[in-house]
This record gives sequence, C-alpha cells and structure tokens, in this order.
Amino acid sequence: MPNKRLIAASNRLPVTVTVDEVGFSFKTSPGGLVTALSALQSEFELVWIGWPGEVDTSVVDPDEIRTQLEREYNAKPVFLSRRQLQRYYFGFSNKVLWPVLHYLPTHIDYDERDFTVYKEVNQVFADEIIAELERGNPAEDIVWVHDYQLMLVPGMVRERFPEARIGFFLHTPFPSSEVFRTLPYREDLLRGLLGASLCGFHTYSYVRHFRSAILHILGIESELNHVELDTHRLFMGAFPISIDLDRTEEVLADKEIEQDIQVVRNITHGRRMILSVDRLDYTKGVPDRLRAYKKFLARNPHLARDVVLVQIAVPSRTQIADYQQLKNNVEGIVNEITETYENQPHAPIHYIYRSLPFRRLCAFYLEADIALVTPYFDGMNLVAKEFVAVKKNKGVLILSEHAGAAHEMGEALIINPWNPDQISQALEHALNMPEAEQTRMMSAMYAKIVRNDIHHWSNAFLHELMHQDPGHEHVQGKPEVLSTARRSEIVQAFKSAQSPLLLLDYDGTLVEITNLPMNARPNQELIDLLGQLIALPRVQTGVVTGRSREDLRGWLGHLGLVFSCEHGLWIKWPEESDWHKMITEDRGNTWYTNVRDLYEQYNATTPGSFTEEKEASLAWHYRMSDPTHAQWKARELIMNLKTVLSNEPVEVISGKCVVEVRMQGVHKGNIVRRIEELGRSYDMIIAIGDDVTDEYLFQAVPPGSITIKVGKDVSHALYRVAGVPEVRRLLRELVAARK
Ligand code: GDG
Repeated sequence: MPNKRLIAASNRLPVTVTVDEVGFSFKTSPGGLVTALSALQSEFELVWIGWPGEVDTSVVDPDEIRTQLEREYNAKPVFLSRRQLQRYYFGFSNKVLWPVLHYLPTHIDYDERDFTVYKEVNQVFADEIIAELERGNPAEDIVWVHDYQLMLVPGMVRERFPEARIGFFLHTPFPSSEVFRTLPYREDLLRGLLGASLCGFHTYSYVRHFRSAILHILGIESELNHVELDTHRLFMGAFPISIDLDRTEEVLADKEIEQDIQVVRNITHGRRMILSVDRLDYTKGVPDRLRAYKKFLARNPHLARDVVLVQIAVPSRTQIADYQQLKNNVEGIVNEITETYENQPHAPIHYIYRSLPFRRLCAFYLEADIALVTPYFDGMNLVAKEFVAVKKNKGVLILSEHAGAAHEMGEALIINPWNPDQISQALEHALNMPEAEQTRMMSAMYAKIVRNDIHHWSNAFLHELMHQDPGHEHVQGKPEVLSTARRSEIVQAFKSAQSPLLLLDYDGTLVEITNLPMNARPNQELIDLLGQLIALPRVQTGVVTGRSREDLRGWLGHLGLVFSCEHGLWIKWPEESDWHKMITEDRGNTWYTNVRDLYEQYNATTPGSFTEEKEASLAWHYRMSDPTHAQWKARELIMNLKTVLSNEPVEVISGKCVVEVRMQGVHKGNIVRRIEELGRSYDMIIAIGDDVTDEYLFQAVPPGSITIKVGKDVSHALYRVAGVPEVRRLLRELVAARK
C-alpha cells in the first residue's frame, strides 16, 4: 500500500448517487481526470472529495451513503443543500465566474448573497481536505484542487497547514487582468489561489494573465514561474490538458462500433460531414458558427446537397436562463437553414440535442471529414484533440484561435470565431484540401497528442508539485521565520523582563497598508490592544513611524505611548510635555522646493501618484498608480533626484510604492540615540517593522534585541512574520504573559 496520499477535490465526485424507491445506487463517470489519477495508484492512495449529485437527505441516510462511498471508492461526499447548490454552483460559479473567466461579463447575473454561500461551500471542501490531512501526514500528502468552483480552497487549507503541498488547476481560461478585475471579490479569489504551492493553467497566456492580475489587483510582483509570498513560494505553469488515448483506442477496436458507424451513415447519406460537438454553452460560439455555415452555403449553393453539418449539442446548466435562451436561439438558426433548403432530399444540417455514448461519439469523429471547433473562448477544448486522436492522419480540423488547444495545434486551420467570413473560407479550404496536405497536418497534431496524453499531463503537474522548492528554507540575508517555539521563548523572556520596551512601526505592521495614508486609521481592536500594553506595569511601548506628529497625536495621542514621528525627527516620551526635535537645521529651502517641483512633474505624468509634504522630508506615493508604469517612473525619478541632490544634505530612499527624500540624520534609528540622551535603560527591546525605513531601527537597537521583519524581504532583522495579523497575535500573547 503506498504511504503517500493524493487528495483530489473537484466540484463533482466521479461517482454520482441516484436515489430511487429501493434505496440508492452509484454510477461512475469515467472522465479523463479520473482515469489519469486512478493510474497513479501504485504511487498514491487516491482520496476524492466532491459533490455526489443531488441527494434528498430526508429520504436516504447520508451517513450510509458516506460510509459506502468511502468503502467502495475512497470518496468523501460533500452534500449540498438546495440553497447551496443554487447560490454556490448555479449562482456564483456559473453566473459570475464562468462568464468572466471566458471574457463574457455581459452574461453575469450577480446576487451578492451568492458569494457568501460560495465561501461557505469552499470552506466545507477545505474542511474535508483538512480532516484528511489531519488523519494522514500533512507534510507528505499531496492536495490537488480543481477548477473555478473551488478557488478559495487553497488559501483556506494553507491557513491551517502552512507546510502543505497544494496544487490547483484551472480548467477554464484565465482572462486578461482587465476582465478579471470586473469580478466582485476578485481580491479574495486571487488570495485563495495564492494559497496553492502550484497553480496550473492550460497555456502560458493564462499564466501571464494571472501574473498581471496579482500585480494589478494585489500589487504582488512575480517572476516568470513563481511568486515569493510571505508564507511560501507559489509556482505557476502551463500544463495543457489532454485526452485519454488508450480509451479512444479501445473504443475504436470495439467491433460493435460498426453499428454506430451505420447509424452515422444513415444521417450523412454519403455526403461529406462537418462535425461540431459542444456542451450547449454560450462560450462555444454555436450561433455564430451556424450563421457562418449558412453564409458558406449561400456562397456555395452547389455544395448544399453534398455536405451536412452535424451539430451535437449536449444539454448543460439548463436551469440558467441564458442557457435556455441559447438553446432557443440555436434551434431557430437550425430551422432557418433547414427551411432554406427544404426542397433538398436531406437538410444540410443535422442537429442532435442530447448526450451520446462515447462509442457513438467516436463513430461521428471517424466518419467526419471536418471538425468545426469555434468557441469564443475555451480553456483547452478536448473535442478538437479527440477528433485528431480518432482520425489520426486524415480529415481537417478548423479551430478557434481562442481555444487553449490552438496553442498546441498550430497545424489546424486557425480561425477567429467572431469572423463568419473566415469560417466560411476555412470550410471552402478544408473541403478542397488534398489528402496529402490533410495527412501532413493531422499526423503532426496526432504525434503531439501521443506525446502528451492525459497521463503525461497529470504526471507533469504532480512531478512539479512534488519536486519544487516550497520556499520555507532559510535564505542568506533573509530573517528566519518566527517559529512557534521561538515565539514562545520570546514571550517567556518578555514575561520575566524587568523593563521591556516595544518599538512598533505603524503602517504595514500594526495596520494594513491602504491606498491613501489617511485611510489607515487604527480600529478599535488595535486601540484596545495598545491600551492593554500601556497598562502593563514596567512595560514601555512606542510607535516609530514616518508619519507626521498630527496623525499620531490625533489617532493614538490619548494612550500614553512613546512616539517617534517623521522618521525620528520628532520624538516624545509620554511624560514629556514637548516634542524633542532630533536635528536642529531646518528644511534648507532650496532642496525642498526643487524636490517638490520635480514631484509635481511626476504627479502630472503618473496618474494616481501624489506628494506628501512633511517637515523634514517629502514623499512621492504611487500605490494607486498602474504598477508597471509607476515602477518605471519611480526608477527614473530616483535617478533624477540623485543628480539634482548630489550636493545636498539629504538621502533618497525607496520604500513600498513610495520614494522619499529626507534630511540626513533623520531616520528611525534616532530613537536609540534619544534613549541614551534621556538616560533610560531597558533590559529587553523588541522592534517590529515592515519597510526599508525600519532597517535603521533594526540596526540601531543594542545587540540582543529582538528584531522582527513583517514580510518576506531581505532584512537586518533576526526573524520574520507574515503580516499584520501575526504581529497583533504576538502582541496579544505578550499582554497575556504579563497579566
Ligand atoms: C472544460 C473546459 C477544457 C461531449 N459530448 C459528449 C461527450 N463529450 C465530451 C467530449 C470531451 C468533453 O465532453 C468536452 O470537453 P471540452 O474540453 O470540449 O469542454 P468542457 O466540457 O467545456 O470542459 C475546457 C476541459 O474542461 C478540460 O480541462 O478543455 O476548455 O471548458 O471529452 O468527448 N461525451 C460523451 N457524449 C457526448 O455526447 N460521452
């Protein structure tokens, strides 16, 4: 028995439960994914988590179903109530995510309650995975989450098990970030995906779009194939899915396929067949395809008796109004074509609205001369690959350039599905294509499918997931992750310290960074927490910030904190009545005015950027600007500043989405000088900060101090934590220790 487990989660279980008068029964649906993962059973024990179909749990005992599914299939059912199904599946997944992921936001039908239930159901899936990891080995087991219905799950599992190896594969396209950002809750969805260790897409374009979305929506920069996150490293890659070639071969070798072929021939009546097979979905481009075919017939009336377009439309999501409308629309066009050619013995179109057995489908592929695959947008499109797999070296594939499959199958006749003339011309071209040319194109594509079938796909994904470096290691120059053990040692030391001092940065450490500095007000939870720290006997707490005195006085002035404002220009102990200025020169007007003028030029050419004027410094903020453009402008600005200011007593510092010029000698380390001036002594100092400006503090505190960097960057600090919530958690533990 393999000791590693592969925990796969997808919306649907590969087993469906049917309830009837005598009880319940199971029906397996052998999709490509199931075959691929089942083939790995010598390496892994496979556990599958998913929805088993609609089950009326008031009629049958769900526990009995659960036990049996577990025993017979190692499957864990996630039962969904009517409400959950409507809001999570039909609602947010299929009326919001599906259209946006396919560049068709006009099909969005959004009800804000749907996202709440989407989140709730994602949590149920995540809890099932977490329970499995708790029973197994979270550091060894592999989790593989599938598709857009479960985008929040990787983040939810990561929260519980930071060390878990979590794969996520998106079967749909990942659209341009401009389209993705139309989604409500796009930040939550992206953060959910960022919880994965490996995010797989069908093509590199989708990877590129994903990188652009995390940059433009979350401000997170990435490398070509990975992102360094505060908690772990996420890899991204293109893994084009493929088909189960063995299954196709088996079906073709089945003698009974002859009967299916006969059924197909009774439809074609010796004519040349153009075949289209789709789930009846508005992304598949069926109406425009049929209109293009109508145009083709009108341009080639002599062919109307010699060709037939067989359109197989598999019923899908029939409860959704847009799908019902699509069906009516498609049937209307089919009727128009049929009526136009009603004088012919056989209509040039044959429409089938149902799902067929796979062997019958293969008979259609075998008999078809041309496959016409014209989705507006499609993650991959397996129909195109199945056609090639069955035909091998004959026939013509006409393929939409917006299907993921077009990235691999460049030999096909590639068309733009929005251009009916081009479709019509491609049909003319295909019908006239010499056999030698067909063979050249088809065998090249067939060879690719043989090289990359469904097993190759799953192996490639899992290999990458298992062998990549999760980024938990200690990197030179990077602080050590603050482990649970080390944290409790610090808390213990704090508990017994005589006179400890906490020096805390504000933005990015005590509060999350916001687009506008004035919006980062402390919430009640923070005010209470700081109040509790202040109330601890013999403990002193300070806020060390680049902000102005006014901000801090207004927000936290009543608490009794030590303040260091404007990067150590102004410092005040609670018992002092006045602020102490750490340098005596004033602005030196020329540099200040020059910098202000230069910033003005950048404000004018960098939309979203603005200047913040402080007493001893000037900051240029670009958090709200287009990140790619603004980073370039920031680099240019720094070069200009260095030239303009070469003889001035100032420093140019580049922080998180901010460029700052400030007087030399003004930095956060000044607080240590002030402690000495005041003759104060502390036997334990804990300094926490997130930005480059906090490095001055980390370097200035005496040896033996505890320095903590918030975030993943290189730092002089000893330890690092992921974000504001972890800082607040540590502070709460410090309070509890001395109470
Ligand atoms: C999603 C993405 C991505 C179709 N009709 C019948 C039938 N089928 C089978 C085909 C094929 C599958 O359904 C359709 O797969 P597609 O890839 O074309 O499309 P979606 O269902 O939209 O799939 C897509 C895919 O996920 C995988 O990642 O390629 O882009 O949208 O295998 O054979 N099967 C049977 N009878 C039918 O009538 N038995």
